[in-house]
Amino acid sequence: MRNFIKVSIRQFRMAQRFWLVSLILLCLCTGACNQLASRTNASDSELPVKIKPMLINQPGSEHFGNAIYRRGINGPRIAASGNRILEWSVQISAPTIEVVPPTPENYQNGACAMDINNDNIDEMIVSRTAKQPGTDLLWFEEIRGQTQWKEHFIGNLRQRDGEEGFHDIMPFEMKVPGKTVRGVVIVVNRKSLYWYEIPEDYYQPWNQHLIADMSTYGAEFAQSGLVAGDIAGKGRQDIVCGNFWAECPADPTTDLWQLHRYSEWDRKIIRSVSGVPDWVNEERFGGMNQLDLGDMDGDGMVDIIATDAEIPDGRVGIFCRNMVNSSDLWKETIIDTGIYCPHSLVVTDINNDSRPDIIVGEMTAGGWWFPRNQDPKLYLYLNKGNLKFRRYVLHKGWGIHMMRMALQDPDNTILLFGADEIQSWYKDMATHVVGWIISPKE
Ligand SMILES: [Ca+2]
Ligand SMILES: [Ca+2]
Ligand SMILES: [Ca+2]
Repeated sequence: MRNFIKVSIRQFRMAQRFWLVSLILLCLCTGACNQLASRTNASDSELPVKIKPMLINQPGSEHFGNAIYRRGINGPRIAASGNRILEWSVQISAPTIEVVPPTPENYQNGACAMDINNDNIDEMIVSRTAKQPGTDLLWFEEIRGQTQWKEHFIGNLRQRDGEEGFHDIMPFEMKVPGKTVRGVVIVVNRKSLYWYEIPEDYYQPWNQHLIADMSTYGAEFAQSGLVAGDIAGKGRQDIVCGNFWAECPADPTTDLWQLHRYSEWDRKIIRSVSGVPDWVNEERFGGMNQLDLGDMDGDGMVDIIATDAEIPDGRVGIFCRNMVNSSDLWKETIIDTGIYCPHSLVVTDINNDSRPDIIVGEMTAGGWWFPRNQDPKLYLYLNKGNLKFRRYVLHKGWGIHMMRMALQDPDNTILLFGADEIQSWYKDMATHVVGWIISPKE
């Protein structure tokens, strides 16, 4: 009996030690991960905002690179380009209107909306594989009383190296002494940045300006993602692309831009994925980002928010500028990891507490043969201050690519929208165009 008690006490002490060691390990692990957002799979009633999902349309197996929101002649519209351009009104089960018929040449990833001729109707700017070598930049004009849009030529660019085509396109506007210059910025071959200036006669080809060839500044690997904002604090439209930012000169029609590196994500070797071709595992994906801007730590300086757009083990990170030595890399804070191809990123103050929040969307299938995502999610990272975030799952089941945000009249609710990207090798997938209307809780 005494021996039995001794054994029992020994077992009890061993169990005690085991739990003590486990507890210490758990604390250490929690400490190491304390920058990651705290997580919750909240039910609708627990979400900090109201969200109304909208399945706008399911166009079938067509590939769409990018959906844009535009003020059309008959109201707000969402348009997307594949080998033709389709358009929908912003509603559940919207009918499809073919505004540009199919061409043998495909439209590429980048597209944006912009009011080129100042009539409060937005035109669509998009790139397309050219009949001649290179890629064409085009704009399409909606004509009153006609279903089909009119095509106009902006310019043609031939790629020297890197991935073909234009990955991102966005509007650009800046005041210079005596005038306002307007146009679009484009990312070419995921290596170069150009901007095209709208001439007085916007029906003529636009004026081409090189911003920077990033490969001459150490961009050995692909760079993508594009956002504009006043990074340098000089009241100008600086440009962020991949792991670099370009400082806008006083007159971007004549002066040179300065390029700066802020991140080294592009130099990191990504964990290899089984079941994909060797060339996919050899590719460097870290410079292919989605990007947005916001003062995330509340110090009055603009910070850069980035996601790993193209890989199944994607990061969400915040980069804050080093003010002691402004030429150094920016201070990096990773707030989440393990997100599947987060090719969608929007930064906005979703709950009206004056702190910008982060919304990230996953894809259903990455464009590089990665295993598919059975349960794509839309995440909210609610800003709790001091670079701490709480993660919520806003919605499940709809993968998206290049999500964008628009403000809806008359109550200024947020509309998030996007199309899933379907590559030609995914034969059994159907594209969907979706939206979410988000408003603060009363
Ligand atoms: Ca217009
Ligand atoms: Ca800041
Ligand atoms: Ca907020």
